[in-house]
Amino acid sequence: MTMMPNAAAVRFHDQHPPAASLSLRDELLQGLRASPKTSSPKFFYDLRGSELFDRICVQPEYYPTRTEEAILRDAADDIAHVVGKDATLIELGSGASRKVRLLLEAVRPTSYLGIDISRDFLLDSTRRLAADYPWLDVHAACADFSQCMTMPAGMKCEHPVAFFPGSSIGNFSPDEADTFLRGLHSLLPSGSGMLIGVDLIKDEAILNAAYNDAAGVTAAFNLNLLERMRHEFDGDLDPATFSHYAFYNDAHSRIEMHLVSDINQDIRVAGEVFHFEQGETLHTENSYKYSVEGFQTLAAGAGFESRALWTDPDRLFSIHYLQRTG
Ligand code: AVJ
Repeated sequence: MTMMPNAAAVRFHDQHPPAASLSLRDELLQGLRASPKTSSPKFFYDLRGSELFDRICVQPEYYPTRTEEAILRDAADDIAHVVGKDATLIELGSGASRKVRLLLEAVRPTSYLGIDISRDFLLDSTRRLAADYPWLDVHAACADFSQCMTMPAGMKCEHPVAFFPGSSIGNFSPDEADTFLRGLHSLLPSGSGMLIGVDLIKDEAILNAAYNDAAGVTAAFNLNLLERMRHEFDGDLDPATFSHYAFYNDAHSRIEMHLVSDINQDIRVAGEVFHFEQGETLHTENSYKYSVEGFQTLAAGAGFESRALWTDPDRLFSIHYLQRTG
């Protein structure tokens, strides 16, 4: 894989790491020191983690990606109609920039900004997008959008439309999602749009299967965090002494992912020792699920009014078009 950005095709804005926030290392250590131990899901997304996530998306049990893509495909013309002309699509956590392709021909935005924390993955994806859509002005910003959201300098943006697919909002708790949406509200001009994918509450068996695929890709994705600790954060630990654990927590309407220590042990990360009892977990992810009404209420509280809604026939997944009010 080539890592060199093609400066002619993609304008790259490196906003990483944001100066005001904790460094990634400090944030990781802070979570390991906490009780219970936690780690932000953003740590999954090194190059290998982003690749594994892409493979999760095509597992038969993982319904969100294919369901959302089917909705986008079916609703592309309707979406184009509510979004309107001359949009700048701003994708938060753009990953492979695959879903936006389903909209580009119908919506015909003037520009696209992909924001992602995984730098090489971002550059590679946006380069391919720019090559495939020569009429589109493509920008890439390497940033942690959960910490820092500023428009890159010199990018003109008449009708901003945030594109936040994949139910990534589910990684925030409802309180954090409210704070995040309020942050976007203050950043975006009145009338701006937001096209957001939100995974819906459903039969627990479907949810549990989606995060415990038979091929073990989600397990590998979760366990890759330990590899990343070893390689990037000077970790001394044996990933084989941990297991993947994911389940639906009904009381909180969320999938929880954990790494369970199979043994009593001390691990070392960035020079610091952390003790795990046998069975103790590192809580690596929450993935909140919403009802349509529950999400609309949350968005309205943060100043985003519902303008349109699309779901699949089985009501597994929802896509909302919201407009910034006030
Ligand atoms: C990218 C946060 C939407 O919660 O389903 C997939 C991440 N984790 N399998 C999700 C994920 C395990 C995904 N999001």
